[in-house]
Amino acid sequence: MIMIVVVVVVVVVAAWVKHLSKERPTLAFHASITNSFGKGSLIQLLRQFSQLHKDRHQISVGFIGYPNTGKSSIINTLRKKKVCQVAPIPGETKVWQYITLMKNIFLIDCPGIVPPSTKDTEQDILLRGVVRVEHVDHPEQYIPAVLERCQKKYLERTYEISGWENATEFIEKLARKGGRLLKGGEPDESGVSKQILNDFNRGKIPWFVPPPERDENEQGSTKRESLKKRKLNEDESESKDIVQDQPADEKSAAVSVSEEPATKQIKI
Ligand SMILES: Nc1nc2c(ncn2[C@@H]2O[C@H](COP(=O)(O)OP(=O)(O)OP(=O)(O)O)[C@@H](O)[C@H]2O)c(=O)[nH]1
Ligand SMILES: [Mg+2]
Repeated sequence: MIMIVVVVVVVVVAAWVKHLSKERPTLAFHASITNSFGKGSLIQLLRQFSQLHKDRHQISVGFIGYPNTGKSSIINTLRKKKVCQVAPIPGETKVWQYITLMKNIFLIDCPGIVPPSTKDTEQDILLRGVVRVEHVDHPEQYIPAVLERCQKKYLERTYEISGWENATEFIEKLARKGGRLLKGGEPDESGVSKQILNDFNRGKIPWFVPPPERDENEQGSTKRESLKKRKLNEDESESKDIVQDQPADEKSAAVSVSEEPATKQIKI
């Protein structure tokens, strides 16, 4: 069973890397001080970049991305120790911090940014984990979207409940199971919904988003792609413990390599 889980994670991650590589150089990375993935490739890339710019005194690498997407965690992984504060809460990093990786490479831990977008709805932003759930009004309005994204069997396994027909029943069953009732025995819909949203954003409920299908003008897309997609779905339905790791969803942290020397340095 563990093999199937690993295969599904690898297939989905590989598909995302392929998709994103069309626009930008992309690496898969798992942040962890003791059990990382992709660290060697990223360090090699940074070394190559600094070799290319030998004339420069130093290079500074900025980490740009939505809040809560693992920017600070990448730096801790590269440094193999906790040099930046991390938390499953958006907005943990509040000021720029310069960290020495090697004598001529500096890393800049930056606060997250939410770029203005006319397309993104409040729901899109919330389900990317980039806003604090406690600040959300009527959190129960977003639970139908969570139920759409997650397979029922994973919800049943995570919460040990079953038999709901809609979001309201789901919230109510969860409230009764956990004894989260208001005066008069009414379920605490708001409190339970906030818990579900936090669980969703922190990877407690397994789910993932596959990359968009290939562009139509690319060759050989139709048959091979639909076979691959079907395989993904089959693997997914067979898997019992899929994606305990943070899902590959729409949110992303990018590494931006700047040639400008850093003006301020905090050596750790
Ligand atoms: N499973 C998993 N969790 C990760 C990974 N990278 C980061 N996290 C978790 O994601 C959460 C946010 O990580 P941070 O490094 O604080 O994210 P950030 O982008 O610096 O967040 P802000 O400072 O708020 O902008 C933490 O709970 C991390 O443990 C990863 O590769 N895998
Ligand atoms: Mg941070």
